Amino acid sequence: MCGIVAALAARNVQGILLEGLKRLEYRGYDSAGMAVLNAAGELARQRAKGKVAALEEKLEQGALTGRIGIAHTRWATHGKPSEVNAHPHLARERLAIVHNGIIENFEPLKRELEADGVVFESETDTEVVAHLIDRAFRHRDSANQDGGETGDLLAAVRATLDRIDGAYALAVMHADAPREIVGARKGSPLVVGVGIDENFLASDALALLQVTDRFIYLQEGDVVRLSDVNGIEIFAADGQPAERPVHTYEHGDSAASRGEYRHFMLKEIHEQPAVIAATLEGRLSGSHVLESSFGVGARALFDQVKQVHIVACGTSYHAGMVARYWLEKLAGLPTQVEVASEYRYREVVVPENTLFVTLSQSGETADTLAALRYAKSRADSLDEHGGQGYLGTLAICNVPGSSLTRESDLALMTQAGPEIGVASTKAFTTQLVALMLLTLSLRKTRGDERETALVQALRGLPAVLDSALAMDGPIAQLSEAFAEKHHALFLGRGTQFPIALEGALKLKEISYIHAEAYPAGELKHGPLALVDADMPVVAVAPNDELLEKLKSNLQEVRARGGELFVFADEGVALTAADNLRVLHVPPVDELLAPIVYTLPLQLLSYHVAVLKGTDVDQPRNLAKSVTVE
Ligand code: HGA
Repeated sequence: MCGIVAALAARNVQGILLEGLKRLEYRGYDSAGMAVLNAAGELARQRAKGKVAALEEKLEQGALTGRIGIAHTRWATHGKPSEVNAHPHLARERLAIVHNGIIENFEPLKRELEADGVVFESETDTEVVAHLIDRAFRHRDSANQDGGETGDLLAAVRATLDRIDGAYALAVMHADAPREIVGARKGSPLVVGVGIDENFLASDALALLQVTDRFIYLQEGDVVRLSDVNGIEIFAADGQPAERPVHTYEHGDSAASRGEYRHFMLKEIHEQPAVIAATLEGRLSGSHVLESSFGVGARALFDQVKQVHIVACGTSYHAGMVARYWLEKLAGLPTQVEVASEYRYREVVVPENTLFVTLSQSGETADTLAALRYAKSRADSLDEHGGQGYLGTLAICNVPGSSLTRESDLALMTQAGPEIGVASTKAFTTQLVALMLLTLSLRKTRGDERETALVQALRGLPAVLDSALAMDGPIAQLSEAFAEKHHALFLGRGTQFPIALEGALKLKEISYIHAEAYPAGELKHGPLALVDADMPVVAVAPNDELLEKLKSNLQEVRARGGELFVFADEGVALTAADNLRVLHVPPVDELLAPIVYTLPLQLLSYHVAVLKGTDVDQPRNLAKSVTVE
């Protein structure tokens, strides 16, 4: 995903910018670039397709020297990955801009600028913003000539922001405003790094930890000016000066460090509120999902979708199973979910207007990738059963630029950040959030009360997850009941059945306890025979429409002497008893409950594994990104 670094200092900034770009590499990108204002008052730029190392090589040939500069890693949305489309983009060689996000109305603005004589170098939406700001800067400049005032970059940026729709974080510098950088954010993150006699901007604090540990997290609609004269000035969306707190970064200087946590898995479980907020960032506008989140052409494609096929492996497959309930209930779309290793060897019949969706943390999962290629090949083979081939393909993935995203028509990136623990945690819950965004975007009725309520609930989700994490202590105690056991059973109904499956998978993966999950209604069709005092039974029981039925299933377990552990909404009337322990999970919109209920089950597996002394982060026989079949 795109990354921004900008620096205004009293020393040469090339090294700071380059190191910042390297620190953003984990997010994935396809090209990189940098521009600085040199001592002659000219903008000098280097860009390269591919890795930051390729840019570094160019900088070795032709160093950029200056005390003010901006840099970028690009993950293309508008225009192919290429040097000419890489940021920074320039206007008249006087203004330079880096931008994360999508300008939704760039086409009419581009036509307007072309009519005005502007010749565009790149295919990007970003270049439009460069020329708009430059034009506003010059007009202001000439209007003020008599008053002797020079161009006002801040005012020019503000005037331009009023004209653009979409999501952005940007940093701009102008050769005629030589000691200023202006930044702005709406829908994409931007932080100010506070230094000593030098200040910075970045899309992620991690990019600046080598120069500062003090950050201002800009708020939605904020515009910031860094300058020698006034330091850091922030203006809120209404244009008024705003005070924003300075935070000290407490987690140490490494994305790949466990920080205060004993294991990466625990750290990643605790990161979920933040990474879910990041996954929502830039994708919600008011009370609806921004269609541009899925890339150019998504709306036209989504409007034709009549059914959905989801293909994935392991934990991602469970996310797909939850999405089936959502897509059927909210969007009325028949949905099939299948593990990739089965799908790829099946004679798949594809009904007309089917959207093919793949889910993978790494985007390199071999079976999922093969399934995507197979799905695409089916487009050419209209079979004797009337299969039509897929309408389009969408990848939901955590690594931009990965094979899955490159080979799909559309991609929606989760923002889980690097996931080091082999057992997936935050990648799963961010996939669920992405799938809810997809479900809302596929509904034929948009902007109704249900969408408004769900968007509201999504915005509140990070706070609910924070409360769910507060269950850590009681769950650690509960885990003692599992440590000596050899088997466990997980039960759920509806959207919680896949969560029961995921809970069982986590326990298997890291504690090596054999665990099975069943839809609770299936209990008496077989697995009830296994239930005795040695078989702990975990049930996920939010307060939804299937609750009464689940309660009856739980009675069936208790009647056979089984030991029950129930994760339930506070409103669920279940009283703890001898063989029944109840843990309350914070309430949330029932459709989002699967996301919230995942956290206590992750914590349960984690604590059981710690008690058993297994290798939590690298369980035996398992690997992170499964790139072999
Ligand atoms: N739309 C811009 C920036 C893309 C971006 O933010 N990707 O994560 C471009 O295509 O260059």
